[in-house]
Amino acid sequence: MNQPALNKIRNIGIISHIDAGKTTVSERILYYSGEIHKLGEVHDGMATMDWMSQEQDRGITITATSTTCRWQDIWINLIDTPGHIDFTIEVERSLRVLDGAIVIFSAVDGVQPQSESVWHQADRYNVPRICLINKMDRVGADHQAVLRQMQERLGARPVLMQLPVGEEGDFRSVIDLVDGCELTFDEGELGAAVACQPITDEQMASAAKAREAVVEAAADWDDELLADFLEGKEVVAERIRSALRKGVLAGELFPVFLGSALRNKGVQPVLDAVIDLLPSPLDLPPVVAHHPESSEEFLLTCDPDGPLCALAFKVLADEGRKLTYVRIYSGQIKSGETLLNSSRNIRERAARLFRMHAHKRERIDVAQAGDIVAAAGLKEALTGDTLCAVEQPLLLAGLAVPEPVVSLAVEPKQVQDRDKLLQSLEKLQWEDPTFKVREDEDTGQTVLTGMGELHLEVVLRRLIDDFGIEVNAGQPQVVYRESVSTEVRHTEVFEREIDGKAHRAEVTLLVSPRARGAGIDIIVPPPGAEGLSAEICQALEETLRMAVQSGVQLGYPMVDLSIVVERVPVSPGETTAIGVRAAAQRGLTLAARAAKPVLLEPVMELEITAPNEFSGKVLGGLQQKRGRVEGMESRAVVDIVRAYVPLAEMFGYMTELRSASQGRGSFTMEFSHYDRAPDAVLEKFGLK
Ligand SMILES: Nc1nc2c(ncn2[C@@H]2O[C@H](COP(=O)(O)OP(=O)(O)OP(=O)(O)O)[C@@H](O)[C@H]2O)c(=O)[nH]1
Ligand SMILES: [Mg+2]
Repeated sequence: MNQPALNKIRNIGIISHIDAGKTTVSERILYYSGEIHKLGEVHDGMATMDWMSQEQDRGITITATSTTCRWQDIWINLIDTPGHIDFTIEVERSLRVLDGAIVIFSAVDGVQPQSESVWHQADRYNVPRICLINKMDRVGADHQAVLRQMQERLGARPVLMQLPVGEEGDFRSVIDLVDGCELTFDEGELGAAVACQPITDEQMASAAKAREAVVEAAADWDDELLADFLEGKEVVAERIRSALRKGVLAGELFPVFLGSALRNKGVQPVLDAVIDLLPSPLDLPPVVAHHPESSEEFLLTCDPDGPLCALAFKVLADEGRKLTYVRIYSGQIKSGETLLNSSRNIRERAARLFRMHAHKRERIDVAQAGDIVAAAGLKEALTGDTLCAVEQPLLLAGLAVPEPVVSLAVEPKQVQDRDKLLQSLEKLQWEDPTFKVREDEDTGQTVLTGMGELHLEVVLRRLIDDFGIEVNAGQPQVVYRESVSTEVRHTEVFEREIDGKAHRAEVTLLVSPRARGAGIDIIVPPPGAEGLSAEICQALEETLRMAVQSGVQLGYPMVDLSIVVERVPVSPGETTAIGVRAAAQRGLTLAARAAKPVLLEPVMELEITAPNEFSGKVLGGLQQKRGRVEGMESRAVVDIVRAYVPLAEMFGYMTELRSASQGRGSFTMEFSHYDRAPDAVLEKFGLK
């Protein structure tokens, strides 16, 4: 296969809370589409998309895996993403480049906090979605509850497309409300054979009522259909689907399907819906790109003959070499071609191009707009970089990278591994923008920073598995943030002779606090203002951006403050960029020190599920951890507690919860916000 027609492509991701069944569904998709010939299960460590040895051992997905398969006459580029919040960048980068998504919910656990997070990530990139309520075979499965939660917690308008036949362990098949038939999945063939059976009179009554709701939703997107519906005329299936499609593409409707992937039921109708209801690259609005220098705006349609514009969204260090996944928005890439990496303003060669099938590759010569492929040979490109034609520079928006909150100091067990360690860590950083490495100037230690304990554990295992390096690691630590609590204006003068040349500069800064979560705002006068050269303005901006990376109390990154450069009087011949840099840097330090600096700690949002009899212990434990319980919900035999707890208190919580609940409790946690660290924490650091 080389170049599918654009309307025959779907670029689709599977997203959800951890363990909802994304990889199990992906495995069925690959099997039913003939891409693989044997079904592998996650719990046996055999799923195709979980190819990394750690994924197989841990039974979870860690890295988003991209594959291509064919359903009917459509090519589907499919990305299976991880659900664990520590790997949220994988969801972010996938949603950045995907055209549509399948959101999976567990019929038992419903809309969980991480389901909300991925839902909002998809909102941010306007990704149309269809949904699958999976695990319909499990005790306690309640798809109606999930539909209600979708409305209440996600503010979404779900459209139930099917009714279940049989409950929990007896869940057998589904009634397709649009076609009005029962879809059965032949168990002898691992569900591969789907049959469409007429429905019984008994099923008819409930199906007719439920179908009405589907038609009603469709009617909002097709006036003629609405008229027929109001007149009580029969509305044909094709018409319903094409109206629903409009609602889905507009991000207003979310058709919901039912299934049990593990029991091989309900996957093919979702694949049909990917084709019928989710967009092809041609259905998307034009992509906005800018000229890197003039900022002139270009609207790019998905045209293979247009100017090349592609986004690198994932980099794999594959046996030491980079493999770069790209989404092409316009134009085409030929293998061997030299491209412009406009994010770094350098030229790079896409030596070879591949279509990816999980971890296997198929070499191709050309890749064109609308497609997702991988390129070997790009030496510098990192996640979020734009690739374009050398003669036509274009720049796309990158992607939002969350800030890592946990750090860990490491040193190699063998001293001679030191250089190799640093090189290997660099390769791991290529892959993962949420993983950072720095040298601690005071201790000389190598400090790894990541999204959570699991994230860093995975990195340490990869050092052994992929690079053969064993390290000694310290205890995980919280990455705090620093800010200011009052406004301060400060004028700093720098005057010194360096290498026989006099440098002088005066910089007046106004530093003020911003609301929590508002980030950093640095305002530098535009070049030309009061005689400021572009060089000096750039020096100011760069210096201040660097300086906020390291706060004035403990050296943690500063957040939520604004820095306005109010005055930089220029005396020709005296005011130099070096002088301005020095004055701005010292000026910021002194201003921030005077502006009553504060230490902020990350607070996590927690959802704990434990059998009712252990709730008392769970709540008691939270109280000792400075936790704030937000709510508690009882479902059958378990209680679900939602709470906010500072991350500093959460290390090792898994073990604690297990022992408080005889191994039966579980929890998920994700970053919520930063809060002022209490006195006890300040005392620990000698700040009080
Ligand atoms: N009973 C039941 N179990 C299921 C079903 N689908 C998946 N599972 C099981 O649920 C567990 C998690 O499935 P995965 O497919 O790994 O879930 P995931 O969403 O890919 O998980 P992450 O990638 O870690 O976020 C596995 O043990 C599956 O066998 C289902 O329909 N019914
Ligand atoms: Mg998975």
